[in-house]
Amino acid sequence: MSFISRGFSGRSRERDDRLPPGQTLVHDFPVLSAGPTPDIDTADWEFTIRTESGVHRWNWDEFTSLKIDDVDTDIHCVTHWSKLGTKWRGVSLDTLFEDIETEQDYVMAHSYGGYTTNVPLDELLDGKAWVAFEYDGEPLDPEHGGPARLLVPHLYFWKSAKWVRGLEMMDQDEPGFWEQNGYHIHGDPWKEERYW
Ligand SMILES: Nc1nc2c(c(=O)[nH]1)N[C@H]1C(S)=C(S)[C@@H](COP(=O)(O)O)O[C@H]1N2
Ligand SMILES: [Mo]
Repeated sequence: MSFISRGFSGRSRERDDRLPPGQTLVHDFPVLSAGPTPDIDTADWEFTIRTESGVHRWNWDEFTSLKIDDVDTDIHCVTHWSKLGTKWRGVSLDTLFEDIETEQDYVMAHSYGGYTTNVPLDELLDGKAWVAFEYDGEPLDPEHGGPARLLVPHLYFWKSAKWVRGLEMMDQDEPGFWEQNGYHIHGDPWKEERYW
């Protein structure tokens, strides 16, 4: 029998060393979108990477025929929720950049619907980012970015552009949508790079 009081709530707020500072665990999957959910048919979908030397293009069949990774990762939203052990399938940025040579070090991700977000290229390579098209064993729900979204789990989740349609290489870092509206240019949850 335990005489240790755990407080009126019965248990204290869940803590876990996978939880960055200022974050709270959720077990549902919140939807956060700045605009309406676009309706994108995979027959019309394409993904492009634009560099100083030209445009690389994949349609849905080409894209989903690339090497596919299973990803099990934690995600952290700047609005203070984190979700642990989320399961995705997608194509790593390493695979997408395999045959691409570029001197440009910065990326602007562009989405269907107009959303943008910026990430330095070296934060997308070496197993750090994917274009994901499955979540929890199912095709990615349109509300969560389907047919495909960027997944950059080591940065706050606003960097994981839903409905992603391409990456544009840039010489210099430039702010995307939320970054122009007060969110941090970089967005590391472990350093609490929330706003600037
Ligand atoms: N295209 C697009 N991508 C987006 C957003 C958006 O509004 N539009 N919101 C971002 C923010 S702020 C978060 S927290 C996550 C939310 O993803 P979810 O709705 O799947 O939880 O998507 C990010 N990607
Ligand atoms: Mo967010």
